[in-house]
Amino acid sequence: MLGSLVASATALETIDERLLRCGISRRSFLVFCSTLMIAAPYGLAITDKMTPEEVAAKLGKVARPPIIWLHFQDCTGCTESLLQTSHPDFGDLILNVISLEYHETLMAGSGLQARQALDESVRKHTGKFILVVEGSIPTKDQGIYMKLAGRPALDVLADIGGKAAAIIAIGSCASWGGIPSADPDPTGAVGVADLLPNHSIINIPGCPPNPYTLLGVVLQYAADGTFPETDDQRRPKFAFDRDIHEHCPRRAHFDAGNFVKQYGDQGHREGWCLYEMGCKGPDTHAGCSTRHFNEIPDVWPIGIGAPCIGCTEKSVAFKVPMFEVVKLHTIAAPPTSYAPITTTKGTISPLATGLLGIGVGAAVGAGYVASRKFSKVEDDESAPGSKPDRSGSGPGSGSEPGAPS
Ligand code: FSX
Ligand code: SF4
Ligand code: F3S
Repeated sequence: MLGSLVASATALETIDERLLRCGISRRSFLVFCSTLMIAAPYGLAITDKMTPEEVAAKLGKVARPPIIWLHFQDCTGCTESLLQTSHPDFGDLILNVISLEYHETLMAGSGLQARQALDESVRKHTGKFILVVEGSIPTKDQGIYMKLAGRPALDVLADIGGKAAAIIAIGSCASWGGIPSADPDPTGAVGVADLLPNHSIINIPGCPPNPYTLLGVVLQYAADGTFPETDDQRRPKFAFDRDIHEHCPRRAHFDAGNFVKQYGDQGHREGWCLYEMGCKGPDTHAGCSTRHFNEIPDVWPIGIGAPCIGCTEKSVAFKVPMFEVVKLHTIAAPPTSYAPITTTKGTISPLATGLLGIGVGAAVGAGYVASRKFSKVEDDESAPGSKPDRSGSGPGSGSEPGAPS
């Protein structure tokens, strides 16, 4: 079913049309696109090797994707983390960029009114909408442990999932069961792909997940009718291809053997490595160490002094005890991957200092040449008639606020 949303673009309002209708300035939209590029700097087809103007031009032509969001067994933390984003602003996102048709936490209606809204959205957008699922699905005892309007969640997912163009499982619960599936798993909780294995499904695990990953996935799907490349657990590679340990700000302490032994000890107060406190960073693929939550520096587990529990890994979080130390099988031994931060003092031979001098001289020379080239470009650009035309022909070039071409 991939591509059906793009094919139906003519029937839906484009992002540019929406911005124009609501009087949103082109500048605001460019800021939004720049934020998206910072959140997903590589690996996402819509931002790869493009300028913010080009991203805006491409996204402006995209039909606002209709989204139906269902909650099953969850804590609503996935929605909460999305609500707390301010860059981009969540209001902008749901009012102007996507078309959020149904979301139980955010909608005003309830009871029969909500049920009718859901039925109407599914009917209107059958085969075109993206279904976002938050929370796991109980399967034990014919799924009686969770019902929506009298129907087991199992049936609701089979019915509405079957009418969606694609499904995004948001959070670890929807991806593979998460907290509700932890031993003794009283409800037989599973993820979406366990029940609909042949559907077009992408998993965005995390407890909660990073909201920027969802945004990137939705916009690429809306623009190209494709999901970003995924790994063997259906996770988008652009957000899950590296482990926490690779980019952890405490990594130098790991390499130097400085470990926290107890919460509140001297090492903990000084920000040492949490490996011996059970940190699962070496076994956990996620971008938290570089993309913190809620646009606040250091707001992520290790940033606030808690070990990573491996919440994006099916076989780690809620499966491996919290204080158990993981085996270091995913990384090279410290001396071959990173230079140690402490070393024994030695003497430097006159030959070595001579070579060092040549190296520094070459680096300074290269820097000088580069700066000259940069000035030259600036000079050239300032010459009358020589400035490259970056206005483009797409909607991103509109001089009026929000004007599509
Ligand atoms: Fe699960 Fe979402 Fe964890 Fe909570 O609702 S992924 S329990 S943070 O947030 O589903
Ligand atoms: Fe960071 Fe954990 Fe790795 Fe230590 S073990 S460097 S705290 S990810
Ligand atoms: Fe989860 Fe570890 Fe990041 S617990 S939020 S993957 S630091």
